[in-house]
Amino acid sequence: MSKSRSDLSEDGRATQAEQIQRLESDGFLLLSPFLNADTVAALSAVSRERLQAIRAALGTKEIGIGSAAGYDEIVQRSPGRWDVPITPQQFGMVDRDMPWWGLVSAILGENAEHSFSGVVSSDPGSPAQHWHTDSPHVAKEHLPAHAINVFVALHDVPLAMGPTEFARGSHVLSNHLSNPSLVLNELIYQHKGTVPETLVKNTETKTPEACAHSMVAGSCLIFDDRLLHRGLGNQSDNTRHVAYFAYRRKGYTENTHFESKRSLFEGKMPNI
Ligand SMILES: O=C(O)CCC(=O)C(=O)O
Repeated sequence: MSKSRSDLSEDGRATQAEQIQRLESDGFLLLSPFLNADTVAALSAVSRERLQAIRAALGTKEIGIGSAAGYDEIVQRSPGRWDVPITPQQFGMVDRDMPWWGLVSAILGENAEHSFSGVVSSDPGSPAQHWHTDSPHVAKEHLPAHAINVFVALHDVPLAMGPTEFARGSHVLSNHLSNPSLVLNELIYQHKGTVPETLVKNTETKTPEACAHSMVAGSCLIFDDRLLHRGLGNQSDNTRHVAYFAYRRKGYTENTHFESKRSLFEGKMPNI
């Protein structure tokens, strides 16, 4: 596919200041490729092993869509799209040593905290998600990001395999505190009526452009938590695996991401 403005760093031209500027204006940044093959292989091996063990433990137990209907160990984010939390320790890494830490800490502060990490795997044939944001704005005025996500492609992800799609610049438009026509629960929980047009309804502002990029293994998508995004459908014959690492500004404690109140293991800690 053709290159877009967000691919600026591919040839190493972008400085950190330019990357931050891009994140502030577009809400996302594609760094491609970013992780070396050994690191990708290590993240991929842990992700696949953990997913397999947790899916086996889930078996035929009932599970709905969304974190409140899931388990501590697995959430079905949308039909056939599985989120399995994995800590940096379980991944075998120190996240402050990861190559994105400089950028993340420049935005969120040196005392930024790891909030979540894991793998999101979409089964062949799984549909596109509804557009959503990952957390709400915290003030009426537009503040710097309070949380940043890093998605890592664990293998090549062509468009047919359903990479993440973003509405460029929508983090500036998704503020339910300054725009009373926005319904918070319809932004942060997937709702079929929420589309990029929703954010600019009855205004003169242009609809934010939908952007999806194929990714090579080891590419990282870094984005503001308030950006409207969705995982696209997987039309391929293989499962799509993307590892994620999420960070928050110190003191930001809101959590709409993992709301489950039950474990697959009911207090018995499995050896996985
Ligand atoms: O699977 C993806 O690409 C995105 C997943 C996502 O945004 C979510 O489940 O909240």
